Amino acid sequence: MRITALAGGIGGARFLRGLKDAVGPGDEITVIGNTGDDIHLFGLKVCPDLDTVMYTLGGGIEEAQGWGRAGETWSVKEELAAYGVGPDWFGLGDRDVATHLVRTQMIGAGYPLSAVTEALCDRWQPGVTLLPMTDDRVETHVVIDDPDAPEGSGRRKAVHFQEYWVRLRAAVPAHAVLPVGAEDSRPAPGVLAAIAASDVILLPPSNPVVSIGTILSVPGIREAVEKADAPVVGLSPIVGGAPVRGMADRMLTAIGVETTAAAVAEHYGPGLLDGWLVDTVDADAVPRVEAAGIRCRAVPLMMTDQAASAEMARRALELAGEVR
Ligand code: GDP
Ligand code: FO1
Ligand code: CA
Repeated sequence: MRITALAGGIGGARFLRGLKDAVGPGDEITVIGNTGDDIHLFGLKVCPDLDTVMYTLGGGIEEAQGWGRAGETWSVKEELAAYGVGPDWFGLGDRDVATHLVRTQMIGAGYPLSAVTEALCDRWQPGVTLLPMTDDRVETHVVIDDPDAPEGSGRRKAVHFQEYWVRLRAAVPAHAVLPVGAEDSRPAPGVLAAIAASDVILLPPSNPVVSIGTILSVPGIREAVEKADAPVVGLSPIVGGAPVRGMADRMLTAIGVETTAAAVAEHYGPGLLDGWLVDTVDADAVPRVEAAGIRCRAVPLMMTDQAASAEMARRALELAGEVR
């Protein structure tokens, strides 16, 4: 079976680790990773979501935190602080920095991000084919009230997604989420072919706006998923009316979608989704999702450990079998 999944960082990576346990040795998993979170810092190209997937599946992740390297040290960060060179709100660990150095060097030598990602995965052996959504530069920006504007001016400004998420902790309202550069971007090599050749397409419980939404904003990807023969099944990142982790509610509000499992399914829509899994606490959402033309089941969706993630993946594949 050929499975293609669209994935952000932590939610996507933990689900994929379970998916690997749930499938057999003959099954192939292709992951299309979000690169809208990418940021250039200190001359380095950092790809948080690709790295989170690569480290998680390759056994190098800092498990409790969910991003960055296990056994990390912070000498580079301390030295930068001693120089007074920022930004100081985004922490690049010493081990992690090596990944960004290799990536940046290869990009400087002319390799596209997809080739660089393949080279990095030679080391990590994630057990999936990890493709960036695009080789082109796409950066998600978030529109907020300009804190430096005169009171009542209504002036707004766009900040990089990482500044909104990490520095501001999504504590100020977001008015819009913009995947800057997306409209001129093209799917990376292999992306459209993987979607077209899939037997099943999965949307893990990743952020529907800044992870899955950004991947779908690359021209051609949404269309390819919609017209693929394979059933498309998603898992809700919203449980009991709130994100399980992170501030996805802020992003949903910015695009006018309520923070419920049913509303996220309706947002993706029956044109994209054939099946949707909600958590058992959201069982009352099932009729509403089905009324929207999407087959829906309520199953446990908390990735408390790898066995729980694997069971979620089995349920997703089961639902894909039903809607095929
Ligand atoms: P990020 O890029 O690191 O933010 O990760 P993703 O976009 O892949 O996933 C983020 C989403 O994962 C958040 O909206 C969380 O609600 C969701 N998430 C995290 N852990 C769980 C879990 O155990 N169960 C479910 N259903 N969703 C989860
Ligand atoms: N998240 C933080 O909250 N603070 C950080 O300093 C931080 C650094 C960082 C470095 C590399 C990396 O791959 C990820 C990092 N993250 C950090 C996580 C990440 O930027 C965000 O959680 C996701 O992009 C949100 O989707
Ligand atoms: Ca992310």
